[in-house]
Amino acid sequence: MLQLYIGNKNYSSWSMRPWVLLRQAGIPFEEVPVRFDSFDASSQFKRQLQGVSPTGKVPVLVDGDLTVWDTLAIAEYV
Ligand SMILES: N[C@@H](CCC(=O)N[C@@H](CS)C(=O)NCC(=O)O)C(=O)O
Repeated sequence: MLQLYIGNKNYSSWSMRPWVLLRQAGIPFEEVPVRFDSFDASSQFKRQLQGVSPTGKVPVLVDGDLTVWDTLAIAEYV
């Protein structure tokens, strides 16, 4: 199953966009919330994304071995 790592939908419109797209298209996915504490290298936010995305940003789509970490790229991929 696709996994979509996203931040708070109120504060991260970047996160909201692929979430809406997947829902609207009826594509099943698991939503993985990443809490915004801070963007410092030692933050929980960055630690949760470590090993998931090289950019350390949300949204991130994980499809098995493939990781897509940019909103427009996610849109094109799905
Ligand atoms: N170009 C990226 C931008 C994503 C982005 O900037 N996300 C913000 C949250 S809305 C983020 O994760 N920022 C963390 C940081 O700047 O370290 C995309 O389109 O997905």
